[in-house]
Amino acid sequence: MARRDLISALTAIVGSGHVLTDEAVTKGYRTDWTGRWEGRATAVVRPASTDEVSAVVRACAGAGVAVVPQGGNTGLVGASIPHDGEVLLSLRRLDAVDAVDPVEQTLAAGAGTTVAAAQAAAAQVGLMLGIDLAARESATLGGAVATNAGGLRVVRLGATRAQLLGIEAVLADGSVLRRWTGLVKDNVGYDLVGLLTGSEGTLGVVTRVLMRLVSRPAHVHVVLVGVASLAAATEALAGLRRCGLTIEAAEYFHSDGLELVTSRLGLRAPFGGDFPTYLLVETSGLAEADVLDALSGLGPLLGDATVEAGPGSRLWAYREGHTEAISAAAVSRGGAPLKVDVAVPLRRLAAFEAAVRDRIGERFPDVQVVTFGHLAEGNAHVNLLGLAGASADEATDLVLRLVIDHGGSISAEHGVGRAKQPWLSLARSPVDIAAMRAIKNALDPAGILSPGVLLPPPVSS
Ligand code: 2HG
Ligand code: ZN
Repeated sequence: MARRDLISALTAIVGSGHVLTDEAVTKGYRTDWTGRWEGRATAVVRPASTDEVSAVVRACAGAGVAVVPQGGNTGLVGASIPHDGEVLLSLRRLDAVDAVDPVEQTLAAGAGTTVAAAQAAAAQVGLMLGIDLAARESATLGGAVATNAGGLRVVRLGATRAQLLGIEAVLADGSVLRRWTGLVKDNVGYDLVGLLTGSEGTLGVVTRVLMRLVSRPAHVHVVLVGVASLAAATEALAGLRRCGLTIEAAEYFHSDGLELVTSRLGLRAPFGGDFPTYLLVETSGLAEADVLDALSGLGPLLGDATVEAGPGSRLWAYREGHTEAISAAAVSRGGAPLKVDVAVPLRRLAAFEAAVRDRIGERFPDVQVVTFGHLAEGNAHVNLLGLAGASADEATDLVLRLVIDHGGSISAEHGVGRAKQPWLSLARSPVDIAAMRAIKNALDPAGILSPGVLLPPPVSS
């Protein structure tokens, strides 16, 4: 089918207002949030229902044109950006919250529902969505599922896969897979919901989701602690856990990141003095006096501390402002930051970060290394500012090899996407990769869905 015929077929499915081909109009969809990834698309198509998604996928498969699904376009590994002529399938119009059930504790919604909208709908019945991300206003449930997003609540509730009870997804041949029992106990055969979660658009297009909801914690406090080092932050977190504090979130950042955030957002520094490292903990279940007791139990580990009754956003702003402040600082130095999301065992996190700073400093002396992340999971967001685009692969390779040396994972929560696809074999064995390839071939034999994401594109004969 010629490109013109495909465009006509797509227009017949979704209406002319929802097939975008003008380069200027599609740029925002074809470029990722950081500006690092930009590709060419045959068209951006904006279906409004599962049936329309199915018809779009069928039409593209018939024309031999690949499809890249996209939610809120907040991903950081280039997984939802077209590469060279795919149809970009935006799920944003599937944004209805269909049902919130306070008895079953579930929320049924379209894939394009933002995380913030789902959180608000859950709050209306006194419950909470188990997913929270700094990008909550734009990130969608479908995107969170497709990437098995982590975020701020993993320490107590687990990542997105643990929050998902049902899924509806369009497969590569246009058929609609629906696993929607809503049952926590459902052991009938292969876990297709779990398999599609984190498949990054390579096995199906998520169109609807059934999320588990959880009770809202009571007596929430947000605590910010200034400490002497990342190792001290790790010890302080262990100390607070030993005191029996329920940890809802445990995050860290350093003075260099804090400085970028305070100047970008015009915030005052949290303490009179500066500290090398900051630990932000959200706790629940205890009165403020007990939280203060636990903090004083940290003894000399504690440089300074401040407590905010939660849910509160004042102290969180120092942590959540990092991505935006880092991007702005990187752009003022000439380009998007290189982002490397990784995890290492908590005991080795400080040594890992020190090694990254040393090695990057030796090889790229002008590059600024800013790290922060989710402390409880040993999840570091390594950001390199001022790195020439041509050095991105070398720097990525250096960081990812250090991750492996420290017993870690090359992708903690952002996925593999295009950014880390060339390094897959560092983290997965040949048998693993062959099994993943077999699954991909079984569900998408023509390679229509997100080619080049996660797995290398098949070598054409
Ligand atoms: C976060 O934790 C996100 O805020 C973004 O995962 C991480 O900007 C980053 O590097
Ligand atoms: Zn993160």
